[in-house]
Amino acid sequence: MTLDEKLIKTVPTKVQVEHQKTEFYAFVHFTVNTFTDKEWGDGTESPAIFNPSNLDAEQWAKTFKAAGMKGMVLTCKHHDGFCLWPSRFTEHSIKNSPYKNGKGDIVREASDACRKYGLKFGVYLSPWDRNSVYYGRGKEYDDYYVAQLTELLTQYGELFTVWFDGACGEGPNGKKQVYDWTRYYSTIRKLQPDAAITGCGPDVRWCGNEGGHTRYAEWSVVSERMLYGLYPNGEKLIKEASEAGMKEIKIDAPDLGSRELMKDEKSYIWYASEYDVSIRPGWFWHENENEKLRSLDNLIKIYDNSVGGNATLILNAPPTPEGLIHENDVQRLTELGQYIEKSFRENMTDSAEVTASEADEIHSIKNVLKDGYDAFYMPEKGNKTPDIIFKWNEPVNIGKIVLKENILCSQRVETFSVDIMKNGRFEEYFKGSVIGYQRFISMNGIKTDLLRIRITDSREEPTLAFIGIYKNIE
Ligand code: FUL
Repeated sequence: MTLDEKLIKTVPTKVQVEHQKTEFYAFVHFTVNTFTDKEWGDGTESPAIFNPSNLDAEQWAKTFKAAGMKGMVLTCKHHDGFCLWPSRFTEHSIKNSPYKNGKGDIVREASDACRKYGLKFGVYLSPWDRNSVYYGRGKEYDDYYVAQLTELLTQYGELFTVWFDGACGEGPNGKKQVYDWTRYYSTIRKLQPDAAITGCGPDVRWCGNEGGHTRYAEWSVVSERMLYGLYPNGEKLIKEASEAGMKEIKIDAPDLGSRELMKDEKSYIWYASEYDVSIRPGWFWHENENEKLRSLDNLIKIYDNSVGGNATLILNAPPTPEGLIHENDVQRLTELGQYIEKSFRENMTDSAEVTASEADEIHSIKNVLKDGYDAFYMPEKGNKTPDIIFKWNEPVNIGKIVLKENILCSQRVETFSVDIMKNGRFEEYFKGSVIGYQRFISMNGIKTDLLRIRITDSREEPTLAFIGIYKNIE
């Protein structure tokens, strides 16, 4: 079997596909830190300081909806150990705070608001707990952690993700905990089989930085070695690889999936990337960061290069001590949402005549006009470099192009180009690397009546599930 044949055998699970389709969602960092002006609490904070005066989770949900997001992940417990729900297993929670006289449950408020506004809901439960007396005591802590996880997995309806932070510092007794990931993962699989285990988990890969620095080519098919440390056989894999003289693969390396890199690997996994970014310098709200938000241009760049670069994006917007998303954040997120809405408002492929390199009837090029994996384009056997041409009666003004592979058949496209007709000749306008789940191409309002997409290299025959060519709307 050739390398390409081996690579394209790697496909996503149903959970991974659903997660990728969520594309863009919010991170909400909220805990005692919001009241102490810190990024990390040390676990000694009194629950008495936690008292949001005007909390409105529906305001969060409305804001995220307006931003074009499809979900929200709440820090139900951060490293300080304070729980935003009345956990039965600790006193360090909202039940001992003045908020709603100890009767509040912010996980409930957030999950209800998500359902009301059509957003998916997910949880973050920090394994590092600087408050718990069990932390660092092995199984005793794992029992405590799994008990809390179970509360979150069973009391708040369907979760689309459980977001794991790998941070592992010292607890109150000065000891570190060795997390029993296998047990945490199996608890999730049992209680929420449709939830993707993200970050420090086997379903979705942490991109390797928190600054929105995206890759030139983001591959979802990577070496199984990327799971080092996450699985019981991680140790075994590390040992085998080092005995074979193989170099370590770093999670933040610019290339994680090229053929060059994959050719020496033994086994492959589907492990798509997620970018976690905060709209502010910190993850939690700080008064002195109200004027330090990321610019709209910067957010657009990150959005286009992650959601439109074969990854997902979780963008953090932290509530204030009042319990609201700050007006500056609301405004920036709304502007971003308007940009997204405008970018994909009018697909012009309907009014074009489309032709392509030959394919059998089932895999006709017509299939790319409708989004979805049920029907897709694939050229005839042996053709790894098909052309696709769109022709309009009159020149059209193009903002963005969207390309999607049928990832149920793996990620195949290595490189592609977009050409436009100029003075009777096709000229290359854009040269790109991978496509994967989704690739955006900015065409900056160029006018043409003839556009050609050329797949220039692919792992076996490429597949295309969707092509959208959107009108430039100023
Ligand atoms: C990190 C944490 O230490 C930060 O506080 C934040 O939660 C970020 C998303 O992950 O590991």
